[in-house]
Amino acid sequence: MTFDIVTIFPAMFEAALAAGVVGRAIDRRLLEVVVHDLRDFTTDRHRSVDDVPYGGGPGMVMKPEPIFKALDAIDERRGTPVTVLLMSPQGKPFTQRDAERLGAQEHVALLCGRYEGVDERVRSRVDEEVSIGDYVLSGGELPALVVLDAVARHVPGVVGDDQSVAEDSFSRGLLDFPHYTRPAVVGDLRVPDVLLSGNHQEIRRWRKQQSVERTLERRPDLLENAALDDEERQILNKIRSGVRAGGSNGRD
Ligand code: 4FV
Repeated sequence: MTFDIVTIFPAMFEAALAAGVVGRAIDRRLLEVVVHDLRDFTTDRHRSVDDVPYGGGPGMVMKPEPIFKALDAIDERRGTPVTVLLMSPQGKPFTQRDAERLGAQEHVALLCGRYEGVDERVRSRVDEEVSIGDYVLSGGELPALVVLDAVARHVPGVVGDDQSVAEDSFSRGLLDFPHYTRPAVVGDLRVPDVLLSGNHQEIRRWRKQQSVERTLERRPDLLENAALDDEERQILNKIRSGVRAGGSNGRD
């Protein structure tokens, strides 16, 4: 999968693209990420990428032409991206489902805004506008890295064990179950017995119970479109009908 990123701060991407799962995927050529400095597509000697807003008001607005030239160059040099994404608070909330969908595409471009945002005419070259959350950042670079990381995990082979991607939270609309590792006891904090039992049937059921309980407690909104299997549906109905399903949940 190929990513093209347009930004006025290309250096912000170096470390993140050299680390962990994404860094390894780039080394293994599973991912190709090209970061374009928007100033390379300016024509004035001040390499201006922003200007004052028509109609007045505070702050500056990103000029359309450098962005158009950057997108033209990407089209010419690397082929037209399947999807051009603009990161902005006005965008649709980015979800796991978007990550899965974009992860199946060959080529995505990510436009990173700065200042008050981009000139509205830039949206004539944008396929999707996404937001990573209802808060205002100083730039679209961090959102672009969030999207790149979430999407890259769905590129086959990027995450060692595809199973863990499939079981990722939100894949089916449920929050993840609690994770524990050695040692079994830290001070008076113990790992739940069921996880030490070796009884995989019981462990699998306990984890489902935990995911459903946590989701109901912390993100009941997710349950509306969660793809629960019969066992999870049964657990949810039991909880909702006030009767805890089968034995202690290891948190008492
Ligand atoms: C943002 C978000 C975000 C707004 C003005 C960049 C900043 C500046 N992008 N999700 N939340 N962008 O705050 O995606 O141009």
